[in-house]
Amino acid sequence: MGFKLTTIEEFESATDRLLETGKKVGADSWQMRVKNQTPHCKFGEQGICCRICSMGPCRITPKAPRGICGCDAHGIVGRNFLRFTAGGAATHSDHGREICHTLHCASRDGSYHVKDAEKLIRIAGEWGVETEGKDIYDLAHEMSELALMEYGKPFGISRWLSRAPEHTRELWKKAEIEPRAIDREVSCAMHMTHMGCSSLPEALVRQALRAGMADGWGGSMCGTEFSDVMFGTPMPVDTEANLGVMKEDEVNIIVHGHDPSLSEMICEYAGDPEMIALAKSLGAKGINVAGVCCTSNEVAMRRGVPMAGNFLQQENVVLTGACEAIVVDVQCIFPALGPLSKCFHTKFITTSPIAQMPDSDFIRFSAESAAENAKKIVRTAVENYVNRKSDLVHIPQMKQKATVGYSVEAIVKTLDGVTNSQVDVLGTTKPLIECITSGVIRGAVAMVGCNNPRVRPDSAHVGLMKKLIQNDIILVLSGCSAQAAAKAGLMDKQAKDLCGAGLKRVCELADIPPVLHMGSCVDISRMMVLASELAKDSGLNISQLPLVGCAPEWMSEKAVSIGNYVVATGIDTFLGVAPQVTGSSEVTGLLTEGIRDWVEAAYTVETDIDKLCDAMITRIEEKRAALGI
Ligand code: BF8
Ligand code: SF4
Repeated sequence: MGFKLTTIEEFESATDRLLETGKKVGADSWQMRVKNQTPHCKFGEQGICCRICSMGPCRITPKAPRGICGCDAHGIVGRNFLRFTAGGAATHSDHGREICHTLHCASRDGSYHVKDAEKLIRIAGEWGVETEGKDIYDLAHEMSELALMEYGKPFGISRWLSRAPEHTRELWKKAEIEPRAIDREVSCAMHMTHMGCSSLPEALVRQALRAGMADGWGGSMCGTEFSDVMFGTPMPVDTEANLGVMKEDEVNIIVHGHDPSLSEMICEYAGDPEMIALAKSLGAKGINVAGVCCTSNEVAMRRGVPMAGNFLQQENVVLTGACEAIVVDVQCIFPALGPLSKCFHTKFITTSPIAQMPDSDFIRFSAESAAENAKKIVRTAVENYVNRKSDLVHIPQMKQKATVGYSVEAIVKTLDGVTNSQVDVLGTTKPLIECITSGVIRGAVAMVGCNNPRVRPDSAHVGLMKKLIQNDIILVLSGCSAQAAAKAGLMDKQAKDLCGAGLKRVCELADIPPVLHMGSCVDISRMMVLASELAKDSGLNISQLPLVGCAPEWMSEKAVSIGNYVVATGIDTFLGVAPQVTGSSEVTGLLTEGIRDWVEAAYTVETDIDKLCDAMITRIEEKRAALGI
């Protein structure tokens, strides 16, 4: 049978079938809740509702152009935007902090190990830490302490900034957006937005960029880099995606959330012979682990664990009736999973004090007692197999093959493979630059972010990707965008046939799919490193590269924090969902144009997806024209 993408219509009919089961058991769904919440509050949508003091809430209208304290729409919108960013920066960075803490727990005979010693030594070198003659675990502990200090150090700026090209660093310095201690930027954002502090849009937007920088060039980079040190730097690996990866005759454990400290341990113990024997004794053929959201990206990239789905598919996993446990840590977890799991036999297992929810079984997970906790979680899931109600089981037979695991290291290695060991380009991004300058590839799009019911789920991701690869534009992906691609089949190497002639040739030569999975949302820090390497290897500024960012279906605070650091790094960013800033022409003007004076890039917002695609292609071609290529 020939290769064929799975269509959005096919995704939807699978969902419809599952919603029928939901109806049978009296389950609620996001599709129903969206209807109840529509139309949305106009003040909230435009960002002109202020509730940061109890004289309010104040809402801006033509008749009431100022809040009680006298703040105008621009100040209110700017403060809301900064707080939104701070929420995202705190969230990603706290995830990074957990990883640093886990690294501190790593030991030769414990649950967590140093898998990529070379990478740890490389980072130590960047940070000026002596490595000669040091035991690798002593070095790991020393580095984890230094990394944890990045969150609260009293002086100086983020250590990671040294990875950026000099020109970019100069821009950051001049714009005063170099992040200091990570927590300080979040805290400063909260301070600035307290009643009676900043109401000047320029100051608020500047801090929004700085808080974003503390995420991408701070907390997220800690998360990515030290996860690689412990769990291995991703290299290309084959896996599968969509609900069809769940197995009717096995115990299905779904890991959902973000932190690989948990999901890695669940995978470990799901492969434990004792647990498998237990599963078999209860009539199951084995234990199947699959993922949802970014935790799925983490274990797919490093272990080839299949991806059950992305953000708006999380309820579907339970609706299959074949999910023994959905094990979550932090972020992007629907509280709806509590009541929904009660309609089935599914155990909804929360594990983090950061994300506690009603109707869940809380099994606290911590790095110090990881083995014991993980074993308990896996056992709970396995023992639940006998409670499955077979008449409710329906797993849509829908999945695609995907090759994932394109860390920067993996991309460089792949490029090395096609250059026939031409010494001067080995270990660099130069072969890719050559493809771009020669026009074989027109440029690159970094597509990231969520699903959002404001957009037909996955349709913008997949639609844009199809059109971009036809136009010889290569994609690097992360987060739920990457999962949309994998579900559709775009990460199958055979998807090269959907590309323009140039990109198709590159895919064949390098043996890659046309869309490259770079990981979870914290891994967008990888994209910042890649952009920096491309700039250094080409002698261009990042803003000159025919490279743009895109979040067509974004929804979270994290996504805004990401957008801010991507733009601040000099990469024009295209959004398919409007941020809640339209109530201020000044804030909107800064984000879509004004900040270009500081960082050589800005946002474009376009909710018509065809137009969004054209705008990206136009921008890429403009950048090429400016370079004379
Ligand atoms: O951090 S893409 S819905 S899962 S926020 Fe969440 Fe959005 Fe998915 Fe990962 Ni990112
Ligand atoms: Fe109203 Fe000003 Fe208080 Fe905001 S800070 S709620 S605008 S009085």
